[in-house]
Amino acid sequence: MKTLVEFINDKQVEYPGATGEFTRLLNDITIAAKIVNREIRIAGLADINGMFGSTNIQGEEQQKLDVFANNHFINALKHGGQCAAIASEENEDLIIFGNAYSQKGKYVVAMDPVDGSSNIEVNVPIGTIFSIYRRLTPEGTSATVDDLLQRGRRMVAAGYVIYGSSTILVYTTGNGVNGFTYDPSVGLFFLSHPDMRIPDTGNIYSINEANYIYFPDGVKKYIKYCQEDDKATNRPYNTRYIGSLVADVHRNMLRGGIFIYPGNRKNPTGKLRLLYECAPMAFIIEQAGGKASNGFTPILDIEPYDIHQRAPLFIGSKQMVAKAEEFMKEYSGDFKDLL
Ligand code: AMP
Ligand code: P6P
Repeated sequence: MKTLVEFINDKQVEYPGATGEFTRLLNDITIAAKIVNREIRIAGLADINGMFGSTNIQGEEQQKLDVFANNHFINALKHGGQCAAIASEENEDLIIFGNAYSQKGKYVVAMDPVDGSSNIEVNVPIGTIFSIYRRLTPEGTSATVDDLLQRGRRMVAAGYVIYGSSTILVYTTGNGVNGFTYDPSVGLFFLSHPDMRIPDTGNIYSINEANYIYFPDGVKKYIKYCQEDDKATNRPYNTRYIGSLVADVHRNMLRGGIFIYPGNRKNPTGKLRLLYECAPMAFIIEQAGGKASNGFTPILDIEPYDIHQRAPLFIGSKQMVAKAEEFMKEYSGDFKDLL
C-alpha cells in the first residue's frame, strides 16, 4: 500500500525542474490534518466541543476545534516556509507572513480548516478544505490579497479531508484525483482511492429543502424533476443531505449525485464561500470528471473580488449538473445578472 508521502514524492519526479517546495507544502498540510484528526477523534474527551466564545467572520460562534484547527494549519504553513499568505474562513483578514523566511514562499493557501464544525457535537462528519495557488507578487516581498484573488482555473492544487467513519484525504494537482485513508495505528495515510472518477450521472440529489420557498424557480423545477416517477431515468432520485459540504460532496463523488446550495432573491450568492469552499471542491470534482457551476458559470471561471465572497454551488455528476443548469437557464435566467 503506497503511503501519501511516497505518492507525493513520486509525483515530484514528474516535474524535473521541481525544487521540492511544493512537495514540502503538501506534506505540511497533511501533517496539520493528522493533528486535527487526532483532536477530532478525542473531541468528546478533551472537552473541545464547547463554544470558544469568540465569533468568526461568519458571525458564528467559534467552536474550540475551529480555532485549534485554524492555528495548527497556520503554524504548519508558517514554519514550512513555502506559503506566503493564507485566506482562512476563520480570519476576517488575510494572514500575511511577514518574516523573510515565509516571504520567499512561492505559494499562497485558501482554506476552511473545519467546515461544518457545528456538526462536531452530533458526531456528523466534518471536513477540511484547502487550495493552493502560485503567488503573483514577487518572492521575497509581502504577499497581498491579489495573490489570493485568482480564478479557480489557476489553482495548483486542491484537497479535502473528511473526518468521518474513517479519515480520508482527497486531493488533485491537476492530473486526476486520488484518495488516501488514514491508519491511526501507524500514523500514515495510505492510497485507498486511486484515480477517483465521479459517475457521469446518479440518483442522489442533496439540497436543504427547508429553504424551498426562497429557491429560484429553476431550482424548484429541478427538485420536482428529481421527484418525478420515470423509471427510464431512474427517477424519483433519493435525497441525501448531511449538512456538511465535504461529506455531501464526497458521497456524491463515490456514488454519483448532485449537491446544490443555491442563492435566493434575498441572498443571490447563497451561503458557501467561493475561495475556500466552492472553488477547491469544483477543481477536485472537475478533475474527477464532474461539473461545478453557480448555476450558469463554471465556478473555476469566476473572478474573485473578496476573499470571503459567496457563490451559489451546483456540483457533482456532469449530466445532473447540466440538467439543473438547463432548468436555471429556462426558469431563472434573470438570476444570472444578480451574481
Ligand atoms: P516546486 O519547484 O517544488 O515549487 O514545484 C514546481 C511545480 O511543479 C509545482 O507548482 C507543481 O505544479 C509541480 N509539482 C512539484 N512537485 C509536485 C508534486 N509532488 N506533486 C504534484 N505536482 C508537483
Ligand atoms: P445549511 C456547514 O455549516 C456549511 O458551511 C457546509 O458544510 C454545508 O454544506 C452548509 O453549510 C449547510 O448549510 O444552511 O443547509 O445548514
